[in-house]
Amino acid sequence: MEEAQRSLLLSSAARFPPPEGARLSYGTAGFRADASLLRSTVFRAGILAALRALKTRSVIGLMITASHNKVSDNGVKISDPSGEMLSQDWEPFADSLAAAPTADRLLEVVAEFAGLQRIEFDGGKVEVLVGRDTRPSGPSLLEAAKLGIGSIIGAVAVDVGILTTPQLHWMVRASNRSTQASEFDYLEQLSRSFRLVSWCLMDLIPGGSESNKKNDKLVVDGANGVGGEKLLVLKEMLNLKDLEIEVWNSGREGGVLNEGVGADFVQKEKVVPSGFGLQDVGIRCASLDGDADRLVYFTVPSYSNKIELVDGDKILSLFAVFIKEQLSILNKEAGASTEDGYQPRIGIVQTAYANGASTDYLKQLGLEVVLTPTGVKYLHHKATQYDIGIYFEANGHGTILFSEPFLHWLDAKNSELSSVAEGCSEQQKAASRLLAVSKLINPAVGDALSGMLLVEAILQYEGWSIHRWSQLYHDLPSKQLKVKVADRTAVVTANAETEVVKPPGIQEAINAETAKYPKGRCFIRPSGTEDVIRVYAEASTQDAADSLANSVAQLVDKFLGHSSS
Ligand code: G16
Repeated sequence: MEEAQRSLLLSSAARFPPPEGARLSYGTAGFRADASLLRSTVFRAGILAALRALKTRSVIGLMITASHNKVSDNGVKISDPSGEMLSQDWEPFADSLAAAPTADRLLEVVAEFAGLQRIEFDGGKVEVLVGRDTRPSGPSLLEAAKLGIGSIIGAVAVDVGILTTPQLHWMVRASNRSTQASEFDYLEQLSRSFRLVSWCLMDLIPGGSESNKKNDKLVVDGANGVGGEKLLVLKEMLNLKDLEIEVWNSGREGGVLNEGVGADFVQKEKVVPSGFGLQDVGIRCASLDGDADRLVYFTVPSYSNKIELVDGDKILSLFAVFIKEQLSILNKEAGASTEDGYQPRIGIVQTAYANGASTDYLKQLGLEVVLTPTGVKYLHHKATQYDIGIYFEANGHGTILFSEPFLHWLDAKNSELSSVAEGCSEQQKAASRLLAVSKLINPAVGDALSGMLLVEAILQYEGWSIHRWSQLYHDLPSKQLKVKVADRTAVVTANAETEVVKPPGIQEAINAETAKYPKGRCFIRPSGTEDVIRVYAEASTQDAADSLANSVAQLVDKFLGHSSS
């Protein structure tokens, strides 16, 4: 490392000492904490992003958001060149960088890591796209990120403004593929693909344009965050005639981000979000989270404030049913896949939070289901191992990944079928539908806006109401709790977080408690975005699930000690 680079790093790092007493780590989705603690960490994440850009010689993304967390929190995460999460082998470096107590130590950490990774500080120009959500702490953290990026010679911070997290991931991916990569291009791509999907799903089915299209309404809870605002812009561009979209809690009305609103609240509390009420009874409703990377659906009943939740597991099931249907049409006639030997492998990726009824349902459909630990970074990675990988967390974060070889095959099949058939064969329609879906869905990360458009198109195609969709299977009653403990890192889990290996004895105690409940299932894990232990319980009745969750929460307290804060 040249002297100019060393002294630039030293002088800028001296302005951002780490917060005393706080040890932050690159958790489930980057660094998260109370925003007042984050300036140093975000500055260092800027350095990290710039080094990643130098290493890959590609555009990298840096997003300032704490997504579903409360408004006073914030966070920062890095997007890799493909738009996926930061490569996991860089996470320990991120932790060391964040923890370096002095500017001198920070310089040593950078120099050691750069040596190991053979990163060349040759002044070559690289870009980091920097986005943020609507949190009030965003502008000051943005400045810290820019200074971090600017302290690596050659790295340039490009401020792309207030965005949803999936928009930033999409823009990074598009930039590295040398395609149009602005926010407008993202919105254009979504509206163009939605029109294509609607055309392929509606106009190509017999009588579809007449029988399935009807005036329909969707009411969306924007969590008082960035997603509601972007949806209002997208709605203008879509200019839909057959679907009316209304957005509540767009943030324009002045509500507080994620407070009594948003996908996390709706999914965990299962109650009507603020702003919704009797006027929404019987209407299909959806909820986004604070940075619009999660999506859940629900209906408002007339008799109570308890919603009927249609969560990420059901979105996954809807997508899986549709894709399976299209593949079987494609394979039925003329032996499309057997003739040329291509049998696409579908993988369903869930976490331990997936409702047991959903996993049973998907397996009964004959699908391969695998579990990973919580965190999109794990699910996404697993899903890339299939021709069609569909992943969703119950909390509504997920997408569909199509492999390049499968898409090439599908494209070729589509052209071949269109050249031989008179009119449009059933097979060709199925191929076109799958191709259209691959264009609409965000391949970089779970995206509430593109996911929502796909749900809407498939519901119309199937001719299903939200109630029909919800009836695919019946969720087992479940309950989630958070427990504050002295040190959440004392809990170590294995087997996709279904078992606790540390502290000793607690798993046996959880097993003994769970065995008391018919259809009981329970696990605990340390959150990677909040300073809590999460408890998930499932059982045959709601009372039993509540009681199991409460007893296990007490066990957590007993084994781990209560937090003093
Ligand atoms: C993030 C991750 C999700 C994860 C969630 C909760 O979501 O992207 O994969 O499910 O945190 O994680 P934990 O239970 O470890 O706190 P978001 O929407 O907050 O970015």
